[in-house]
Amino acid sequence: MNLKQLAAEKAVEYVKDGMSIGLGTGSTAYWAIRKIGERVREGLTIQAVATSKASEKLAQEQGIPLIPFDRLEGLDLTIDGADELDRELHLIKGGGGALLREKIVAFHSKELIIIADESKFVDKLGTFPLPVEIVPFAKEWTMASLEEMGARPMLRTEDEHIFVTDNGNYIADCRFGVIENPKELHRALLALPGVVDNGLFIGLATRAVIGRSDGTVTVV
Ligand code: ABF
Repeated sequence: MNLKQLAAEKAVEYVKDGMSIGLGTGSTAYWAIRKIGERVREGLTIQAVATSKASEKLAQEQGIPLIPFDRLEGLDLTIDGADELDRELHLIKGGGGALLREKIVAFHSKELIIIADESKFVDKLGTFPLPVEIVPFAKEWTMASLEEMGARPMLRTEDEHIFVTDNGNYIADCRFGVIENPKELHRALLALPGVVDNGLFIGLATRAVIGRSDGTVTVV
């Protein structure tokens, strides 16, 4: 079993009958969705929403009951990956391009469990370029504003085309370097017209399950 699968399957132990669950996105969340699907087939009764079209498709393939947002006021638990996490459970997310839906779902969840292999744990955020979701309109001006903030932004591409998120927006991968004050940077980015949201998740994660290379799992 790989470290991502180890962490993911440990986190799924927190899923109980009758819960409403947020399904994350990425290669670690993949294992959580697989495990939840296995438990649903064994009789677990839950309802779920997905944080990306990719996770929605995987959930459908796994037989996990997905329900529309107008049938729920919020979620009991979301299980999702991250690109970086620090000791205070501040996160960088969005490497998979799903940060906006992930943040909306995380915000409306009573508990957000982050699952990761130990390589994601950092002292300070920022080695991983911070994904920032921007609208296509006047993207050059938004990119220039990010440049002025010291972001050294790169517009994300995929197969030589501009990457488009599930929401029809673009991602600017921003290389701020070590982020000394994630809360402040998060606020400054949100104030920039043209920026939809960014991959800094501050005060949203309630727990992290980390797969260690010695085969153990740490819950923080
Ligand atoms: C997702 O998990 C994204 O926010 C993040 O980029 C990704 C982490 O990737 P992986 O689990 O594939 O390492 O939630």
